[in-house]
Amino acid sequence: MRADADETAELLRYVPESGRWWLGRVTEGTLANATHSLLHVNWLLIGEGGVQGAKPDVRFLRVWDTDGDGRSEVLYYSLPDGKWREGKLSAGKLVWQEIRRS
Ligand SMILES: [Ca+2]
Repeated sequence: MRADADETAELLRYVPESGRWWLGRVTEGTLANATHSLLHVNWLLIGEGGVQGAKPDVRFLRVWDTDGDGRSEVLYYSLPDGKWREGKLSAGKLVWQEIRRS
């Protein structure tokens, strides 16, 4: 997952029960006296209510860089209405818009 512009690794987590989206940023750290470095994940809440109020079926979610700018988008195919929606991170929140076919 690469939703932001900086270089830390990121994880995307969607919790169907709550409809919440979390973006995890991975940082490396060490504990005192530790021989191994540790990876720590900071989870940020980036969206609530699934996709525009609907709880998406996770089988129809994909993460993809659709516009080639090096930052990932979340794609969702909504079976009930046959529409694709794209979620893009903007100011720390996932913003959804319908993808129109030409
Ligand atoms: Ca992109």
